[in-house]
Amino acid sequence: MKLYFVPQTRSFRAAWALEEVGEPYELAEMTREQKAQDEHRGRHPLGRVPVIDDGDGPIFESAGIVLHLADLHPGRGLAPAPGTHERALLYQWLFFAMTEIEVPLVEIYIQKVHRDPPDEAIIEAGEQRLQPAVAVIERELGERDYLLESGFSVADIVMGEMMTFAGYMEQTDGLANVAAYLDRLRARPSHQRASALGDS
Ligand SMILES: N[C@@H](CCC(=O)N[C@@H](CS)C(=O)NCC(=O)O)C(=O)O
Repeated sequence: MKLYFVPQTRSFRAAWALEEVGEPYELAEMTREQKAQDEHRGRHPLGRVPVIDDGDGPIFESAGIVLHLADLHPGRGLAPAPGTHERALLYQWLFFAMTEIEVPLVEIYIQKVHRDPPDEAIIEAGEQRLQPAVAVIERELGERDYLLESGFSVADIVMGEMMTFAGYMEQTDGLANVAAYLDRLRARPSHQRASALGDS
């Protein structure tokens, strides 16, 4: 297993999942410039990270990668069995994170960090879409420690990273359940090992 990794990017999701799996893997750390080059475009047509190579070829999209890693190692308990209701809830939260949360969050991030001056109307529209979705997570985490009743899963890797990002964008202020969730996730040895690779 090989991970193409750039620090401070969505690569962290794949690194964290690999650390949860606990099997040896090869880390191919790249610069932002290297990922735009033709060699990496052979692995990801848009020149992005993360990409893993499982021995049969490259795979991109962070949520797909963490699911695949979970399925390759069912004994690690990172995803409920396919076809079960709990597995459907895993899909639900992964897609919720990638669509209802990440999409408006990235719009807000682009305006706040990369536009001068930021377009306040875009930020407001993004917040109007994001805030109810973040409130759903705050409410769910009032019921249990992780997104699934069965415990920690790869959905928490993606959602945890999303909540961290939302925190940087000041979108989780005052949300005690989200704060406690992030403390629980960051206390995991796998999170700490992945962080030592050069990330958050
Ligand atoms: N939906 C993709 C997004 C991947 C993505 O945008 N990665 C960023 C780093 S966080 C990247 O490589 N960007 C390079 C670029 O846009 O040129 C995923 O979740 O894997």
